[in-house]
Amino acid sequence: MKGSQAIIKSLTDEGVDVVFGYPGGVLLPLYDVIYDSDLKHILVRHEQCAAHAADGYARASGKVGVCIGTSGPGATNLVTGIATAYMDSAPIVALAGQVGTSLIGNDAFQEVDTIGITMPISKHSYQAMESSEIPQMIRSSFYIARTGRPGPVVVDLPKDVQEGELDYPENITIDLPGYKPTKKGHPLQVKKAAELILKSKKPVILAGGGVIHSDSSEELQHLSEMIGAPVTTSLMGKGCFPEDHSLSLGMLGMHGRKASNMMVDECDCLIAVGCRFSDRTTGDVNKFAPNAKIIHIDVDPAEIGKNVAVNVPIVGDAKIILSHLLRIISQTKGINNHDWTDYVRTFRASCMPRLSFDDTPLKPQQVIKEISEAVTDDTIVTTDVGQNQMWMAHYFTSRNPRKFLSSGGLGTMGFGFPAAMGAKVAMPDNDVVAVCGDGGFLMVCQDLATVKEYDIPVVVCVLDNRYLGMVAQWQKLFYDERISQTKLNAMPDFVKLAEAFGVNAYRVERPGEMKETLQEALNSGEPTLIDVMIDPDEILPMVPPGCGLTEIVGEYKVERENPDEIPYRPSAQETGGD
Ligand SMILES: Cc1ncc(C[n+]2csc(CCOP(=O)(O)OP(=O)(O)O)c2C)c(N)n1
Repeated sequence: MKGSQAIIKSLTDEGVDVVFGYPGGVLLPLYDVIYDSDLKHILVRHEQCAAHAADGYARASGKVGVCIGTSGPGATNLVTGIATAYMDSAPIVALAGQVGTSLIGNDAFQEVDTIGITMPISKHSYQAMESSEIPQMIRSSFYIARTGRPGPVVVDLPKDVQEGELDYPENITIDLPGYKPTKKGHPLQVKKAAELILKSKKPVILAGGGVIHSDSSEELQHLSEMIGAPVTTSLMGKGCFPEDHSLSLGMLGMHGRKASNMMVDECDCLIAVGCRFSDRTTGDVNKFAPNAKIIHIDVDPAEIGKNVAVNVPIVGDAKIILSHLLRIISQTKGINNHDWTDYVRTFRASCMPRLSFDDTPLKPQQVIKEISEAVTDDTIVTTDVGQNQMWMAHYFTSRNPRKFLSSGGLGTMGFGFPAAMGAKVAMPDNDVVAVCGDGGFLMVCQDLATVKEYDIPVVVCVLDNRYLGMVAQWQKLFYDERISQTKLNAMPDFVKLAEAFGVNAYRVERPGEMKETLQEALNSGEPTLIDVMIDPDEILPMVPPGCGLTEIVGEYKVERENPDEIPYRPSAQETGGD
């Protein structure tokens, strides 16, 4: 068969049934095979959206997402999406067209060094120089993308390699010397960690995206309840522990919940699971968790000691290591940390953020409260980047893994909408809502055509403040309110814009309208845009860059005076369960 046919067969053999792509000259052989293959191809309107959609597909489903772009500008347009997936450990395979092998290095038309460009932002990049390499290369790409610490893999496919003939092998075995991800944690390290935990009087768990990738939410919750450790998460970990659980503290860090920041400062043992101690999570590392011994569980050995010095590192799969820890701890007489958990709950109740506001223009807190009321536990929510993202991270209650998707590491404006598109394609039975800023949505709005054409019923909520809000916030707080180039003066009417693409659209301006409108949009089963006019002056409390986690700027308003009114689910510990 031809190389192009081998690409499609390899994808199909990996269980791929949908790809997000955009064709070009060097991809003609591949697209000619796509013409009558069973593989569903979604023609995006910009390659960046293909990569983000593949990423959203992967994050929502746990499967590998696939995107395709042509050589040169197609490949460079994929780059932002590849880097986004790399920073957040999302498993995607990016197939890039390349000029013919005889032209490589000649500055041929639409030639770029895709391997050189993507090497530092991908888990691995392959270039096929012979058609016969394709089956093995694509099989290995999927294996690398989804195993160990997941991440993007790039496969560069010159035109003549797609055209050449090969004999497709009967059996393909994976043989990657030098790539053997560790699964089981070292038993002595696990024992040391258990001893530290058993000695601790004030433990806190910090859960990151690794908990979601390793599917270890259940084990994490079990550990938290067993040892009375409240759980805070990084942005990437949001949803891995139910945020309405009585031991949940919410997100940690620059825009984190006060209770999280203060309890990490106070704890005597921090159990960090699948998190990389990003600067947005830790603040000034010299002031981070100053009273704690730190246990760090991570599948990637390169993360150990990278940002924060730890006492007990354990390299391996979080699910396996947490199960091991649980086994050891359950064989002891256990721990009674009731004083600590009571203290934490009382503290948390004293600084719950206020969500209800009657104001017009709308306060983002009120909008997010109404979004929370309109969605269910199965709804997948994506965010863009900026204030919209941090408002959602701070105020939205997430209860399940793979339901809150956001660009954490790269902070890519333009991620939210195409990621939602990919998530909906992966999980058609789940409602999918994208919460974006007006600046970020405008960067990718052309893909309204894609959701319309393929009938992908996502709901995009544009939090419209006519500012590049997050940058303006920093200018207000740290640059004497000198609003330099962050006011968006000429913006489209988003309702008309959506309608021009044939997409239903609404405008929301007053309290109470958001919930009803979002429910209506979700019930319609059609792609919809909701333009939400919000107060441009609202500022989220934050830890200024370079400060410790307790040095919070901005006001936390108390939602309820009486902690008993807080609608938290009692933990199993409180109800006597396990
Ligand atoms: C591609 C890209 N360019 C620039 C930035 C820097 N940046 C971070 S937040 C932000 C403002 C985002 O504005 P908007 O999308 O309107 O969202 P808001 O903050 O108002 O919610 C900018 C420019 C970025 N993160 N990504």
